[in-house]
Amino acid sequence: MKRKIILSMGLMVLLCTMVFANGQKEAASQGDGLITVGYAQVGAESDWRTANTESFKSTFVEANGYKLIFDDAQQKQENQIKAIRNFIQQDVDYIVVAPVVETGWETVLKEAKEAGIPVILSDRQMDLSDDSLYTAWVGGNFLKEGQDAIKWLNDYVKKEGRANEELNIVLLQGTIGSSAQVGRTKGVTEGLAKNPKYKLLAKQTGEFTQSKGQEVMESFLKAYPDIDVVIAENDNMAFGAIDAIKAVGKVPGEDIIIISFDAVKEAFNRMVAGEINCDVECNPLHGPRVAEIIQTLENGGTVDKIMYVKEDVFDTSNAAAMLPTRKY
Ligand code: GZL
Repeated sequence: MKRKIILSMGLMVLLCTMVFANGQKEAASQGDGLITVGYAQVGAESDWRTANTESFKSTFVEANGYKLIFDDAQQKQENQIKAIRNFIQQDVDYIVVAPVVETGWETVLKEAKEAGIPVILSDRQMDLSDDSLYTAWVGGNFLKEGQDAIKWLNDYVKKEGRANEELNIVLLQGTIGSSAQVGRTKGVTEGLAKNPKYKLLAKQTGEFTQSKGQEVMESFLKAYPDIDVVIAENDNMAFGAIDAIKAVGKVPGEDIIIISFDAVKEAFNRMVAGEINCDVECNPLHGPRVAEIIQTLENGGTVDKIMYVKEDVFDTSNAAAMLPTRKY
């Protein structure tokens, strides 16, 4: 008898819990008229990332009709996947992801699709067999960025009268498998291979961070005494490389040409100081662009699957004039 009473009480508790949880879910999904956006951010590894995060946090505010749930994955894919599942549990209206790497997303995106939650990709891309798993992507054209870097180098060596000189080059790569690294490395290495005077001595990831970039550059300088060019796949690794170059008594921008990517404000300061020779822009201000996509969808419109942002190439010839106009 006692077991039966306990059993029916247990059932009662279970029933109440289910009703409460369901009520909670509905409350979360209805909210107070705000569009709830879950943003699974890569991390806080670079100045670019900080500007990208700030762009989302300043766009998706209550005054604009949004509630933002922000997650910093500390550059770990498993944390991003956990965040996406958490957003699904909270029944957000939209999920935005800046995927740390291109692969390993199919399962969790299928869960978002089953939950009827649109996924928008910002910044980096995902390699998916079914592109219905995401609604739209907005970001930089990483392959073109890499190609533009080598186009600048080709023009530079001609201008400097060094076109017949063999140049020893090292490449500091971003996070291996991220679309920024994949595209930039492809554009750079294919461009270098077209000129027999360019010798790519080594390439290694500096994880898009300043400390790792400095560490890898220190090892390059020990292994290769005559480096002529460093190509860093983001500014923070370029800053680290500059510190390593100075530590061995060489002059960055003069003894060793430095080409970088992102073109954040501090990189403009370094170009004005002559420490970085060229910087290929990768605009991080995706918050307003993603908001535009959401508003179009909310109004029943359709959006382009792929949206590249406008990007320029800067160098020591135009950095000082452009610095006051820079927004990040
Ligand atoms: C590029 C972005 C890269 C930046 C780095 O869109 O994914 O990640 O180039 C950042 O600075 O860490």
